[in-house]
This record gives sequence, structure tokens and C-alpha cells, in this order.
Amino acid sequence: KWTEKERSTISAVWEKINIDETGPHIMARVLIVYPWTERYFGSFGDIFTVAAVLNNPKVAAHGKVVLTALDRAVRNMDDIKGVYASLSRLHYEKLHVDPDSFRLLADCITISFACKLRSSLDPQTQATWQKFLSAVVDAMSSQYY
Ligand code: ZNH
Repeated sequence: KWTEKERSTISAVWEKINIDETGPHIMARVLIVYPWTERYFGSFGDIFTVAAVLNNPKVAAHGKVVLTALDRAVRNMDDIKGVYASLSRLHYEKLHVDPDSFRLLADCITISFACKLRSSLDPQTQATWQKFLSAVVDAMSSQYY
């Protein structure tokens, strides 16, 4: 499914990302740009203003959790559906996350990565990276009925 060029491009992008630095940025971006996604995070306390989102340690921690899960997909590119089967079920059955929001999160990931990588995220690299994230979004949606 992936060409050697795609594999090396995806790995090269991923290697430039520090989960502890970029994870919090991603989660804050989703909550600020798409504020209705707040509804899933009732246990996170105050995330009702931009400043509160940016200073909330649970938001930051959750961003690291999500990027750590993305690391598993990068390391298992040939079985992304298998990697995320149980996580998909959790988001469907227990968390009731609208699968459309996986796409919103994916866009925030790309934008946060672009802020970090600047010109090295050239159009061709972005295309390959987004293809990878589409596979992640599909896999996260795979257990929805
Ligand atoms: Zn999610 C959780 C991943 C998306 C919401 N997540 C979670 C976890 C993980 C994840 C790993 C943990 C689990 C356990 O603990 O077991 N996510 C993920 C991924 C993705 C996601 C990979 C994609 C890409 N999510 C998402 C979205 C949303 C969410 C989009 C909404 C908006 N999650 C969520 C919640 C939770 C989770 C709410 C729970 C949290 C807490 O802590 O409570």
C-alpha cells in the first residue's frame, strides 16, 4: 500500500516532531478552532476560554496521549486498522465521539506540524503526510456502525 518513498517521507516528518512539545499544541488547537469539541472533555475542568485551554494541564497531557497513539501508527504503517481497532471501538461505544471530529483533529495535526517544520513540509511532503493521516482517520472510524 505504501511506496518506499512514502514510508521514508512519513518517518522523516514524524522524526522531527517532539510529542511533549507538539502534543499540547494540537489538542489546544482543536478545542480553540472547533470549540464544540469541548463537549467530550467534561472531566477536564475549565476549557471555556482560549487562555483556559492553553493553560489546562489535562489538555496538554491528552495531546501527548494522542500523539503517542499516532506513534504506533507510524511504526505499524501496514496495519493501521489493526492498531486502532480497539481505540475506534472505545471512541464509538464509550466516548461517543463524532467521527467527523477525527478529520478536524487530523487538520490540526497537519497545521501544528507545519508551524514546526516550516519549509521542510513542502507540498509533496504534505500530500504524503495527509494520506497517512487519512488512513489514521479511516482506522479510527472503522468500528463505527
Ligand atoms: Zn481520543 C481518549 C487516541 C481523536 C476524544 N483518545 C483517547 C485515548 C487515546 C486516544 C489513546 C486514551 C484511551 C485510553 O485511556 O484507553 N483520539 C485518539 C486518536 C485520535 C483521537 C489516535 C485521532 C487521530 N479523541 C479524538 C477526538 C476526540 C477524542 C477527535 C474528540 C473531539 N479521546 C477523546 C476523549 C477521551 C479520549 C474524550 C477520554 C479522555 C479522558 O482522559 O477522559
